[in-house]
Amino acid sequence: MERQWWHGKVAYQIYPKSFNDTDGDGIGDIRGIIEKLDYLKALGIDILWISPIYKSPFVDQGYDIQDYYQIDPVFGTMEDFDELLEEAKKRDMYVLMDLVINHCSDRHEWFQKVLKDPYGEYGDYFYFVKGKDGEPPCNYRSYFGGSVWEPVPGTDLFYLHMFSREQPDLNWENPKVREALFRMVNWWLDKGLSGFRIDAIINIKKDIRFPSYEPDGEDGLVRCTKMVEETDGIGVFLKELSEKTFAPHGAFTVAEVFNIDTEELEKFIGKEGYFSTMFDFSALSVTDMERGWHNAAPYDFNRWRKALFESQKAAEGIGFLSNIIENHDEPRGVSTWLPAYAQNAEGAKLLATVSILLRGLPFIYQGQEIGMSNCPMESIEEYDDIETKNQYETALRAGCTPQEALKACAAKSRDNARTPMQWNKERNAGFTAGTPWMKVNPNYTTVNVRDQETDENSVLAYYKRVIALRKSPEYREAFVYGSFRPAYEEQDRIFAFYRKERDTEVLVAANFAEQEALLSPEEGSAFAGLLLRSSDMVRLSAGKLTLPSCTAAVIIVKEN
Ligand code: ISL
Repeated sequence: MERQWWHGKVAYQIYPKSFNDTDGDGIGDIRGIIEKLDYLKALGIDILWISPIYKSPFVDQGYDIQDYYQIDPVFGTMEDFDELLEEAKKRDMYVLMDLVINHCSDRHEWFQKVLKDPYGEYGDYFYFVKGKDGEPPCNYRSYFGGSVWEPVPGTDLFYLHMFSREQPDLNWENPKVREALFRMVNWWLDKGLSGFRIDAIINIKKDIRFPSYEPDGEDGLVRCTKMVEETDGIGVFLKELSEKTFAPHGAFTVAEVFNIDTEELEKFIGKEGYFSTMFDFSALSVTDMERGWHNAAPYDFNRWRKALFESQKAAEGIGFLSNIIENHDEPRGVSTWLPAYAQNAEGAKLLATVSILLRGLPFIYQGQEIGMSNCPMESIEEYDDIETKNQYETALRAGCTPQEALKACAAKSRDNARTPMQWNKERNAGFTAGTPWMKVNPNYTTVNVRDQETDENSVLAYYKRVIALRKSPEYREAFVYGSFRPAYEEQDRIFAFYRKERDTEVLVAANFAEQEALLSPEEGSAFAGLLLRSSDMVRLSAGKLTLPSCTAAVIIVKEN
């Protein structure tokens, strides 16, 4: 595989609204990010993905962009942003913006213009389609619930929105739209940006006949992803996007892509792929909930492990996936991927071990490195997220009691990951001197950066050790380029795998079970030493590895 500068790096997602507030308005800002660059550097981070900071009405937390060329004043100014780029560069760090080009905000000037004159110059910047006898053109359900079609006042037209009605989809069939978007992408790259995380990109190709499908719910609608899956031809758009923007700049890109077949991986992240890498979302299939959050499948370790192992194998020899435990669209990993007895600091270390050492590019989501967990909320009013509110209503409509609906949100809400970063145990967890825009998780007095920085047994200290091991001159090759092979799959709740490059082989093993595990080497090989352990209760003796409940280790493996 041709080597790229980013292969051995570690990335970190910043959700700027909740990261660090320096001006006391209760909302994080760009200066707050600059202030924490040294903290991130010390953790071992190289690449920063910053969730949207463009001018926005924040109906969907900035994923509704009003002006692609402006920084929203709540986050600061373009000068602040340029300073961030400079400060990052001084530290050999790379900055990625979030690229949201499937849709924009209904406040974007293009949409404002088309509303005034649906058949005018901007008429085909969006999907404006005639209804059928006053009814929407077809029966797709938007990601956030309800029809994807919204009537255009004073006309017989409807416009398409895969997400909220305030996020109209841009018409990629129109070359003028594509050229305008490409110009914008190049403008940012020319500024010195290293690349982008690319939002919801799999949705840009539509079947413009907009056929209805068999409904899959009582609302008579069908999930809009059905159309996405049934529609070919996205490759033409993605290739053009890459050739006219990313490729000439040598930009790094990580795409948010759901639901592609393994056969297509090569086209997406292979040698000539549309993107550098894409997130491995396979684990999310384990918690799938087609009919809503109230229907979520219970935690199942074996399905989770199997999903991750399968994507590891699928990507080998093709490219690198990006590994995540959580992001701003998911509840916290500690509260999702761990059994009840492991939802604590020791459990967080298990997730750190596997996620950082699997093959692929690790992305850490802010707060993950200190083991932040889901935030208890007293009522639906405490939530801000548009999807959470919709899901609450869906649960009620499906017959849940308000308590049950709230319970579903407590487990699944995206706001679990959007509570302010917990820097210390002072007021508002040190996030802001003002009133935080979103509730601070009450556990900040025990889960916070400052305490963990001085505790060598903390989750944070452990993350630093795992990252340092991944990057160590001796084992870097094995962790970055080494092969992946599952181990001890027959053992209950053991997540273990080998990484091997030439003569260097290591075993990564994490015990998610409530019982101690004793692991013996495979025939023909021996455990030759401990490289890392999450607890001093882990022992390597008489050639065998003892892993007490909720502990992990990395072992050197030698042939006999
Ligand atoms: O969040 C989801 C499930 O909890 C997904 O359906 C999500 O909406 C989808 O992955 C697309 O996400 C991205 O685009 C959305 C935005 O709300 C998300 O925050 C973003 O990550 C619309 O821009």
